[in-house]
Amino acid sequence: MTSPSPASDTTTRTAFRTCPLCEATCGLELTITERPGSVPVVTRIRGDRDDVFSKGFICPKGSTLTHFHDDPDRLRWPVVKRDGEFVEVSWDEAFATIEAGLMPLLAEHGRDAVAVYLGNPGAHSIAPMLFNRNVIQALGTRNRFSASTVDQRPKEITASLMFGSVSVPVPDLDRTQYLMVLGANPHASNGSLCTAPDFPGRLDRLQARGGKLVVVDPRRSETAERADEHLAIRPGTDAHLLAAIAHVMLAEGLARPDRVAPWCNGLDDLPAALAAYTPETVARACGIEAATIRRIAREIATAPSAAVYGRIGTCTQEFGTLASWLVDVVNILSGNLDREGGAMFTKGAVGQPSTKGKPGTGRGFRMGRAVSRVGQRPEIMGEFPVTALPEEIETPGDGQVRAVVTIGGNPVSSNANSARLDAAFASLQFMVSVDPYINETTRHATVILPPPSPLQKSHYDLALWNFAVHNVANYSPAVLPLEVKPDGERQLAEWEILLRLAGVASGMGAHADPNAFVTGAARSMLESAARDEFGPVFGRDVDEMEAMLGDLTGPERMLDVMLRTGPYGDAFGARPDGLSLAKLVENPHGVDLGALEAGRIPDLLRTPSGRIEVMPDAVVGDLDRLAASLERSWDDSMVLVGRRHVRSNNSWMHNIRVLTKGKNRCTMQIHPDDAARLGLRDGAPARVASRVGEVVVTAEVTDGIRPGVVSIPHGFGQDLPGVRLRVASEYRGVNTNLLTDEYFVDPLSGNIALNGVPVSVQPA
Ligand SMILES: Nc1nc2c(c(=O)[nH]1)N[C@H]1C(S)=C(S)[C@@H](COP(=O)(O)OP(=O)(O)OC[C@H]3O[C@@H](n4cnc5c(=O)[nH]c(N)nc54)[C@H](O)[C@@H]3O)O[C@H]1N2
Ligand SMILES: Nc1nc2c(c(=O)[nH]1)N[C@H]1C(S)=C(S)[C@@H](COP(=O)(O)OP(=O)(O)OC[C@H]3O[C@@H](n4cnc5c(=O)[nH]c(N)nc54)[C@H](O)[C@@H]3O)O[C@H]1N2
Ligand code: SF4
Ligand SMILES: [Mo]
Repeated sequence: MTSPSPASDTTTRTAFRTCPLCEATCGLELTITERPGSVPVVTRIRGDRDDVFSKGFICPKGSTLTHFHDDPDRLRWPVVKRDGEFVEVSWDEAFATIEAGLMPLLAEHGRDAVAVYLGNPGAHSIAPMLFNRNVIQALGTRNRFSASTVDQRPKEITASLMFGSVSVPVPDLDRTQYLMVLGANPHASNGSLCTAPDFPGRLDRLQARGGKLVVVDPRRSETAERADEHLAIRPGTDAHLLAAIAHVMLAEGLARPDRVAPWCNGLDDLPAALAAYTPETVARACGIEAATIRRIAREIATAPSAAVYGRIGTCTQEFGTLASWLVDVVNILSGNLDREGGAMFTKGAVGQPSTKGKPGTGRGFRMGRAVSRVGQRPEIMGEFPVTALPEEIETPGDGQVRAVVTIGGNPVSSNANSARLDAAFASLQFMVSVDPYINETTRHATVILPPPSPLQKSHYDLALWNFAVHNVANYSPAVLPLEVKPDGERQLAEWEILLRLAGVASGMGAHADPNAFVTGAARSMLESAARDEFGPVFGRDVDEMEAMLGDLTGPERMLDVMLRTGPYGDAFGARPDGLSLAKLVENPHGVDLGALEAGRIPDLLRTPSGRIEVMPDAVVGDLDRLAASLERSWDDSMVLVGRRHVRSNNSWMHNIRVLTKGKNRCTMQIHPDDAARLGLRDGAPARVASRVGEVVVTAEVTDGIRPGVVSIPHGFGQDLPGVRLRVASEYRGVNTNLLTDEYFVDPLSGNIALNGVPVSVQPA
């Protein structure tokens, strides 16, 4: 829509776009002002009241996309490091530099000499979701890493083992009458592995309809503050607590897996496996009274509907895989898996593995098909844990990592033992980063290839709408055009950057045509869809379908195929009312595909047995470690946990002054009893030390944290030499990952335990 505005030749128009910053996927309404001869500017961002999912909700970050867009520190053009300084170059020169620097290195030392690290924003952006794999394949390295092993890998593993594909059940927030949240603070994070715009409002409505909210967190977080009950658990003991809850349900005859029972393997073995975990046995470890645990178990089992939901605090800890598994064990036992108001499965429009191939069976999930060179760490989902990255760079020998490609990641900030990783990156011979900023990590790069800002990108949440509490689809075209320099050089779209990088890495050279990749990839997707005898386009003529894609290029071409062959798709004309890209373009506020459906089991399962594997061998094998931990002293010696704030986003939004202004948010929270014992005052500096390092941070004395626990948020500490983040570098923050320990992990998943890290604290 375009309308003339009072100022003579200025026009304004409105555009709609999904916010790409966190997992909540809020709809934004953007006002764009245009004047002939000038670049259009976004003059206002507010919540899109007509968005089918977010209905107008946004958080303080959503309206700052213009600040990010206008940030003078944000790179628009590629830079190459010469004599220690970054200089702006043309795209051709940037890719030629990569070709000249990286390819000889790989020719001499083999493909494993380059490692690739994929970061979090890739999960929020269509081009990396689709084309990171081209870069990885072209590099041909087995040294693949991502932020997943400082995040959700345990949950991905348990979902894959139990259900056969990464089908993570999400709490049916809008209908449940009882919600137990462990290790998540949606009031700050707006939710994760549970896409729910206005998660806080949904919790309010749960309480308003008479439902109960229980929060399990060592801190009285903003979410815990508003809960009906808060259990201030000792960090790292969620598996103990959940095992005891399951135990009570089994021992007291409250378990009623009901409808899904016929589709479960191993249910009968659960009572014996969990026999040791009585509430009385785990109470000391968890720091929660046995009677409370017993009561909660009964409440969950007898509530009209109930869902247990665990997130970062249950994954990034010592028993992450067990805790992630037990969340779903409890959901099964309470009869709430795959049931309205319980823990349900999203049906994404782009065709998840659980909606492809023969319903109710599949090849299942394998891990450990390879091990890393130095630490012998098993591959999982095609990656090694980030724990293995520093040692692979440092350790000489055949297969040593000498070059790194990062795509939308800041591992030097986000991964454990940052100092070691920082030194490892500094020692690299070559490094490429696809990233808009010169930060802790990318300052080590040889070449930085900046993607355009979110306002210049089209968007579809390929990942997050597979974990949403409501089935939706929404496509947003780019709001602003790519910039063009006076000499005619144009910014590259992120997909063009990734595919040209893939072109270089595959030996096709710096000038390979990105579109050739896209056409080939879309065609092979059509071919496999036509081969799926259970899919909507089985046996169809691939040429005919390809012709229907017209001249779509880039991510749009791929997205159209995915939508049209997906569970709601138009099947290339066979279901005329179905989804296609064109249909989403006609619906800028999104398409509502309905509430989550109950009864997806057994069709959704992709296990070889066609059943839910309730007792996956690998996970059950880890129970010995849990049992052994019961013998620990579990005293109140200090451990470190993290936290998030709504005005911050991992490591990369601290350069936006409107978000960072105000009081210091990078403080160490500590209980008054601990503070008194240690001689710490509120606002005074504290020295925190762990096995790997130490930091000095401002103490915040608060009874909102459990004694024996301190909390420092991650993503701060941008004041390193060479970083070009002028606002962030001045912030009074420290990097908490100078304390977290790369060898303190959940061994089964390789996921780093960022929470529950032993530390000592004293006045500085
Ligand atoms: N504003 C904002 N939003 C974000 C992000 C951000 O940085 N800022 N990051 C995004 C990302 S990448 C993710 S993965 C999500 C994460 O989203 P959430 O999982 O909601 O993460 P947090 O808000 O950090 O809340 C985790 C809580 O776990 C608690 N905790 C720590 N250790 C334990 C433990 O051992 N057991 C239990 N039960 N609790 C524990 C912490 O005190 C904290 O309150 O948020 C996303 N959204
Ligand atoms: N102690 C502690 N550490 C943690 C956590 C914790 O709770 N506690 N949480 C962990 C979690 S859950 C996560 S997900 C990780 C995140 O770990 P990472 O993904 O490694 O780090 P981010 O801070 O998200 O940095 C994202 C990078 O992407 C760049 N970027 C931003 N937008 C784009 C884009 O559109 N395209 C491209 N190509 N690049 C872009 C940014 O400039 C930045 O360099 O951190 C983890 N680290
Ligand atoms: S909660 Fe905030 S950051 Fe997350 S999607 Fe919504 S507006 Fe964006
Ligand atoms: Mo994350």
